[in-house]
Amino acid sequence: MAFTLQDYLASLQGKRVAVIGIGVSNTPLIKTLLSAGISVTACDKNKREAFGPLADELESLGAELHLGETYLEGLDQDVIFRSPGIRPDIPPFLAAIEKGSVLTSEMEVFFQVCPCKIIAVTGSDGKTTTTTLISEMLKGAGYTVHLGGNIGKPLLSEAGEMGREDIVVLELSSFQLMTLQASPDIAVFTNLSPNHLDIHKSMEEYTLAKENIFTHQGQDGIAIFNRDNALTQEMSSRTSGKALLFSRQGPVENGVFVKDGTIVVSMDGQQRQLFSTDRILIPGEHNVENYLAAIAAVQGLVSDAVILHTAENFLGVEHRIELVRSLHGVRYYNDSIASSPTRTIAGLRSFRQKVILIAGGYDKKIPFDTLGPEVQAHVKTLVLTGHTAEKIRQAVVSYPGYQEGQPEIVMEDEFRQAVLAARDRAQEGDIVILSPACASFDHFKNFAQRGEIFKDIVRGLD
Ligand code: UMA
Repeated sequence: MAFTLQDYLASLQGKRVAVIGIGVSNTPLIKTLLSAGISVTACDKNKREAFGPLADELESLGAELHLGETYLEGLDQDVIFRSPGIRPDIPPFLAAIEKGSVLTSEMEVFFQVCPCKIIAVTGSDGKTTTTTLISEMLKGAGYTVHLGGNIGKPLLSEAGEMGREDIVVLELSSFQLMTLQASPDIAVFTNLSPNHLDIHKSMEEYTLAKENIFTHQGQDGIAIFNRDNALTQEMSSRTSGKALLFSRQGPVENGVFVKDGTIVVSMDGQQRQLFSTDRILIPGEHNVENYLAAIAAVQGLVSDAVILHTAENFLGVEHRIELVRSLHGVRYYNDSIASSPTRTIAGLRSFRQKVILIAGGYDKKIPFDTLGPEVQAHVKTLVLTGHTAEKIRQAVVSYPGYQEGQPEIVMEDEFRQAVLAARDRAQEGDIVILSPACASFDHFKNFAQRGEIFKDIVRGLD
C-alpha cells in the first residue's frame, strides 16, 4: 500500500513539530499540520509586523510563533521542517538532530507521499520555462497536471487530492534538492554553471545538490541532460536508469537534437523529424534548448501533434519575454522579470533584430556599463524611465562605440508615458520590449505588478 499524506500526518500525531521559515513553501504546510491537530511551532527571523494578518491567523489556528532574532532558540521538536533558503547544517539544526530531532522539508515529504509520476527539472538556467513547457504539453495531451516546486507553488498540502494517473511537474532548486533522498521518475537537467555561491559553500556542493535529481533513480528512471554543456554531459554517464541527451549543436543517439534547423527525436535506433525550430513562437536560441529538453521529457506521453501545437501557441512564462500582443505589426514583449543588466542582455540577445527597449527602475546601486555595447548592438530606440534612467543613459552614451542618436534615447518620468513613447516610435515589423535591467520598487510592489501594469497599458493601445 502506498504511503499517503494522511498516513504521514497520522505518523505525526502526538509529536511536536517545528516549521522554520514562514514563507511560500511552509505556510500551507503549517495550516495542513494544524488542521490535522498536530502541535506546531512556527519560527521565522522576521518580526511579527512583517507577517500582517497571517501571524494572528496562524495563532488562531493553534500555532505557537517564534519570531525575530531569537527564532531558533530552544529548537528540540521531534520533527523540524526547514525552508529551502535555510541551510540544513546550521548549528541550531545540528544541535537539535543530536538531541533526536528529525530534520526534513516540505519537498522531502512530498516525494514520500506523492501518489503519481513526478517529472522534475533543475539546472542553472531555463528551469521555469522548461518546467512550464512540459506541463503545457502534458495538459494538451489531456493529463491532469500539478505544476509546482521552486516555480512558486508548494504541492505537499494538495497531495491528498492527487490521482494516481495524474502527473506532477516540479521545478527544483539546489536548495530543495540538497537534502532529497529520492529522485523523480523523469529528471531533466537543463545545464550547469556557477550560481548561488552565496549560500552553497562551493561549486562542488552546488553540483552535488543538483545531482540528487537523478542519483536516487532506479533502473526505470529516465534522466535527461544537455549534451552541449560539458558538466551535464559528463553526468549522463553516471545514471542508473535511461539517459537521454538533448543538443542544439549535433546529433545524439538517444534523445532530441536539431539538424538543419529541424527538431529530430532519436530513440532506440529510430529517428523522427518533428518540425522546424522556426515554428517555435517564443524567441531565442535558449528557448530552442528548453523545447528540446521538454520534448525529451514527454516522449511516450505526448503526441508530436500536441508538441507542435504547444510550440506554435505557447506565449512564454508570464513576465519572461512574454508576448503580450501584436498591434499594427508591432510585437510587444513583457520581460519585467529582468531586474538586472544580465537578464536584460539575455532578453536583447533573444531577438534577431534591433528592438525598442523600455528600461530603468529602482536603483540597486549596481553598474550599468555592461549595457553599453549590448544596447549599441541590439537596440534601435531606448526609452528610459524610473529612478535609474539617467544612470543608464550615462552608461550607454559613455560606451566608446556610441554615436549621437544611435540609438535614439528617450527619457520619460512616467511609466505609462514611456510605453506610449515606445508605441509612437514603433513601425510595422518592430519589437517593443519592457526589460528594465532594474528592480521595480521605485514605483511598483514587485516585478509582477510592473509586468501586469505594462500589459494593461499595451492591451489598451489602439
Ligand atoms: N527565513 C528565516 N531564516 C533564514 C532564511 C529565511 O527565517 O535563514 C524565513 C524568511 O524570513 C521567510 C521564510 O523563511 O519568511 C521563507 O523564505 P524563503 O524565501 O527562503 O522561502 P519560500 O518563501 O518558502 O520560497 C521558497 C523558494 N525560495 C528560496 O529557495 C530562497 C522560492 O523560490 C520558491 O518559489 C518557493 O519556496 C516555493 O516552494 C524563489 C527563488 O528565488 C523564487 N528560488 C531560487 C532561484 O530560483 O534561483 C532558488
